[in-house]
Amino acid sequence: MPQTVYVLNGPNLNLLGTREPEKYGHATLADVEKLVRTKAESFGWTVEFRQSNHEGDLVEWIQEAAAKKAVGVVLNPAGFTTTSIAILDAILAVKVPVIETHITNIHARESFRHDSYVSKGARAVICGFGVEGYALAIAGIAAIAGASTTAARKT
Ligand code: CA2
Repeated sequence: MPQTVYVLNGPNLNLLGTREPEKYGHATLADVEKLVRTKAESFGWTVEFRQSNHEGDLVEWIQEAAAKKAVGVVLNPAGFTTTSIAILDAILAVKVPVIETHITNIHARESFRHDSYVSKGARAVICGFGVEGYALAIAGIAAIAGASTTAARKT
């Protein structure tokens, strides 16, 4: 059975590539999905890729990832980053490694974006690499899991 990585996207990320390209770039969320599927496949993993504008969905999906024994969760909590104790509590309640991922460098932006509740429970944090950060997060989960790439397994 292939392992699964969950990639969870918070509010307004459905707009990616259609607004504010100077901040978030031109890639759409569908492009991000393709990017992470390609990266995950290199480790032999399948992907659950989701986006929601509702905090409770993200809480339930983190719980689901743990219940289904996912190899890891890539989470861009977007606007819930600095407000959601509920998402932090969900992360703290599970053993699955959660990699908090932001497209932009939140520390180089407005001060209200700096203090992440999610970071207090995340296994690691990636920000400022654009959408490539999602692929880096998948590679980070592979490093945590000790996975080798499909290519490496063939050699
Ligand atoms: O840099 C990131 O990935 C953020 O998580 C994006 C959030 C922002 O609140 C965080 O501080 C940093 C905003 C997501 C909204 O996404 C949009 C994408 C395109 C156009 C408009 C919004």
